[in-house]
Amino acid sequence: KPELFIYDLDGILTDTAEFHYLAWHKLAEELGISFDRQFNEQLKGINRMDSLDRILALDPSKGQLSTDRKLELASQKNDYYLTLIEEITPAHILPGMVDFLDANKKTNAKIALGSASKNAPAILEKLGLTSYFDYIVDAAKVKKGKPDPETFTAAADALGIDYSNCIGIEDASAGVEAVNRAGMFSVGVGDSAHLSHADYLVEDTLKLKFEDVLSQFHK
Ligand code: B16
Ligand code: MG
Repeated sequence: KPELFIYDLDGILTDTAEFHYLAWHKLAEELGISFDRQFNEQLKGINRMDSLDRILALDPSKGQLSTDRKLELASQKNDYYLTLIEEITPAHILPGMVDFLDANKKTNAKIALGSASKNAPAILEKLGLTSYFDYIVDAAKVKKGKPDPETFTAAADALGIDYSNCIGIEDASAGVEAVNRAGMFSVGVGDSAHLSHADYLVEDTLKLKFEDVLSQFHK
């Protein structure tokens, strides 16, 4: 039986990807760099500074920016993002996820959040989901972001649970890779084109059923 479920935030509990996209898009536009939704797929699950590096790499003619300038740009993007997420309410929880969390809560398995977002605690509050969680990984303390396994192993370590008894639920390719590299069971939510490396894959959160995940765990 699994002892810990580690949930990703963006793409699993709520869809903040669109807000991240709009905020990065505005920043990139000001820099004269254009990118589209297709490229945005590569930013999913990737932390703020790594996302900025990927966007800047789209236009090598801009040259190398100083660390200070990059921090300034990242903070500018975050200001745009914070304005956009002000309107988040419990109505923004992805379909089926309250049922899933309720089912998880009825078992002895613990519940953790493994998000790359430094804004994750504030978003959980706005969604009204904070009380479900036994542990929230502090994205600011994670040295290596997804696809490195650290985000997931940090949650298991904090709760003293063997990695092989953990399940990680992810919508991003980098996230599923991180769960797999942690030696945990990976549940992917999304397209098989991006997530074929997941141990168990469903199309969307509505198709994600707690009983199904339990029966697939290390089958
Ligand atoms: P912040 P997740 C990730 O959340 C997003 O998918 C990614 O697009 C974002 O850049 C990252 O959080 C960092 O977010 O700028 O708010 O610290 O999918 O790991 O829950
Ligand atoms: Mg995600």
